[in-house]
Amino acid sequence: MSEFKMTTVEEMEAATNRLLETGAKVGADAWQFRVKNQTPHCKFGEQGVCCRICAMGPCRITPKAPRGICGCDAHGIVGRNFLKFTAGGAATHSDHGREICHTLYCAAEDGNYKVKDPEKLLRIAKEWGVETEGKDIYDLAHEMAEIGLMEYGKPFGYQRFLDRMPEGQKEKLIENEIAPRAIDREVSTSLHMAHMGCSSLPEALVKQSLRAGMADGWGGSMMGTEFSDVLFGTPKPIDTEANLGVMVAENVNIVVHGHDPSLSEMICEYADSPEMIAYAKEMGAKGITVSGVCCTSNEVAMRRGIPMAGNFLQQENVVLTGACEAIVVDVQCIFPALGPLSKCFHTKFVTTSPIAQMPDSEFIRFNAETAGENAKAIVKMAIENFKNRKPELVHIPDMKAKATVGYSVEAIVKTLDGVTNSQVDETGTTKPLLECITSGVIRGAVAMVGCNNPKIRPDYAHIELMKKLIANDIVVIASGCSAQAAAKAGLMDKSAKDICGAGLKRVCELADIPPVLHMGSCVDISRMMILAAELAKDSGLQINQLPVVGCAPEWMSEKAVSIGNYVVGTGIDTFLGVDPYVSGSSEMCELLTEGTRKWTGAAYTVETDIEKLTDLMIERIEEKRTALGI
Ligand code: CUV
Ligand code: SF4
Repeated sequence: MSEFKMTTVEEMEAATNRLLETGAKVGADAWQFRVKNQTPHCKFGEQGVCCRICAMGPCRITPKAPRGICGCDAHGIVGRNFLKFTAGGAATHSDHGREICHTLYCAAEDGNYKVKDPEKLLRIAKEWGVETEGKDIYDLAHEMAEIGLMEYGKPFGYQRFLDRMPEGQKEKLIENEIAPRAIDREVSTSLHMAHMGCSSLPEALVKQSLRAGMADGWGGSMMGTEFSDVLFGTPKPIDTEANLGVMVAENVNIVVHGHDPSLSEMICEYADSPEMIAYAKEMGAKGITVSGVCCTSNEVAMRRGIPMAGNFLQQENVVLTGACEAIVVDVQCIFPALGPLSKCFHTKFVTTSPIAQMPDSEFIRFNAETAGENAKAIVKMAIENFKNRKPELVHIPDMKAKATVGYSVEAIVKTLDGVTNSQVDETGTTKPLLECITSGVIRGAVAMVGCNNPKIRPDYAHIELMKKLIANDIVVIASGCSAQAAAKAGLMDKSAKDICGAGLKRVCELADIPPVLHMGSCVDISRMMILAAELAKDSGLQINQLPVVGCAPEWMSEKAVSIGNYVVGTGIDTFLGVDPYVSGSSEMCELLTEGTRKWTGAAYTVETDIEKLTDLMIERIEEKRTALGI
């Protein structure tokens, strides 16, 4: 009989409340209180009708003042804001990808960074038409890194990875001027278009938003993912655990937070070294536990099985345990609140990137060339901080769930190969998965992605949605903080098959997979795009014909909007649970929820009622099936 028991949101909230009690003892602030101070939010900002891109303003649109001083209307203002929001996200993801290219460029046989997956490097080199014959793998790595870096600024042509698209989609994007050129160019063009006195035509602004998003998803993010695999290994299924209970009271706890695996990989490496473990023991600890928050956590969980302490809105909780010796961050999604908060405890808040510098942190600049030394210094600092703990403040919630993670496209293809009765495909295609979908054993797939946002009860939307989807035989692929929500709840435990519909349950049993597959970090949403493209190619369909949709129910960052734009640009309908500040323009709403369809084959649905959002997704999947006659 079923032994499976989920961790509920109520239980997680109780754990958080207990931690906030610790916080109260030391006068700590927390997002729960700051939200109250910021509520209600500014209405103009919420609707996207505030413009401050020139110094004649700021202008805000009201029924009495329908135009800004320059004469721009609500549609133009909302459109420009949406484009700038997207450009911020595309720049951020892509710059992360660029860092990875630089790390690849520094890879050396005897260096800090090595090529862990040479086959993958060779595969991409062939794809890019780079000669590999007789070349030293590191020479090839450097050559590929350089070509990758050129993708950011090349004067002509489109992103190389667009050739991975099934026939039809790329052409459609080129025709509509949505196919991304150089990555930096798309970001710059976006800012140019959104400058005072440039575009105020919603169509043009939405098209450029899609193009900037595509430069992220099929450019910067995809290179980030692919070259991370080359450097650190392509993820394979691996067991791990999730939630704050992964921290160990007797150990030195180092928490990695941010996005770039170049840092977290190195920290894991050193924390695991006999020298450091011995040092920790000398300092009175039993050992060293590295755990993670946000996407860098996903990166090291997928490749090393490093446990996930939590997702975005749990980052303060990590410090509130009183048992965190160091929270080590690189870039993105890091609360500046960690500075003052860590001062209430013994925790060292270590920033490492010139991109993300914050008050009340210790800055240890992390470089590819000196990564080993930097990581060692950080691990040592954490160990030496163990003695400064205040025992009366230590409380780690006894709460964690088992999870199997590491489902790269390569791993999914391999794992599902044995599922159907058809012959095992030698070349490794998505055909077995397609067969499951065509036969209706699995009705479709939902890509669950994105953050937490206090506007939504944290993790509740992610978890409720996923529960309902898998009960309806819809397989879920997840990334980012959505994946961590699933893992904490137990939905990445293989025994979660017990709460699936009969079809999906059978597939989970046969393939020995959980019903929610962890595909990685946010840049790894590019993996989902590759999977969709492969499914389309192997089935001879267009991507937008597949019974597949994307969903970000609790998103918050600019990156998430960039992602939304490339998911829609790829031809996948995207469902949002939070409005992207566009409600102030009927034209923008129409374009995003319907108008983009004629350019890319897909559009957005925004629905803040989670119950309805789920039903809409299931409906859309069934519509796609009906249209295919399956
Ligand atoms: Ni990059 S972007 S909160 S960590 S998913 Fe998590 Fe994911 Fe959003 Fe940030
Ligand atoms: Fe106002 Fe126009 Fe300047 Fe925006 S660009 S602040 S709407 S005058």
